[in-house]
Amino acid sequence: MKTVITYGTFDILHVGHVNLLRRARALGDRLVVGLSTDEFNRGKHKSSLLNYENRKAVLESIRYVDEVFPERDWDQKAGDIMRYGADVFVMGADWSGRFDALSQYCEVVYLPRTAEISTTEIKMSLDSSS
Ligand code: C2G
Repeated sequence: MKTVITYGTFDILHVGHVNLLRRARALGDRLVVGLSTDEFNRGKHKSSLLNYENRKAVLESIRYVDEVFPERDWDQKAGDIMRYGADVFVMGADWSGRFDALSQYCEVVYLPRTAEISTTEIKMSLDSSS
């Protein structure tokens, strides 16, 4: 059983997130996702429109996702990797290099981002149309 692990806010789920999740899942037999809590988002200076429970329910409905757990701080990844026995850690390329230290625990893979879409852009177009 090859386990893949990734993290994110996944607010207002869109094709960029789905492309990441699909490619991450394809690297193993199961995908577990650390979902940023609302509190952790505040620490990331990101406010999500949808709260944790809402984002979690949406993420759990995605066929590529096997389990969702809370991401509460920057330092929990090594413990999560060991707890889940993760073989591969995946993030979008906007994080390239930032998590290389995790290569002592598992393979670290950065995947190209999906161009032309982001939750920020969606929020901005919502604001401008209101
Ligand atoms: N993503 C992507 N293409 C996009 C938008 C997002 O590939 N157009 C990827 C990001 O690179 C990330 C994942 O989708 O790997 C989730 O993106 P966010 O919800 O924005 O997560 P982020 O704020 O980057 O949080 O500890 C790590 C952080 O929790 C990551």
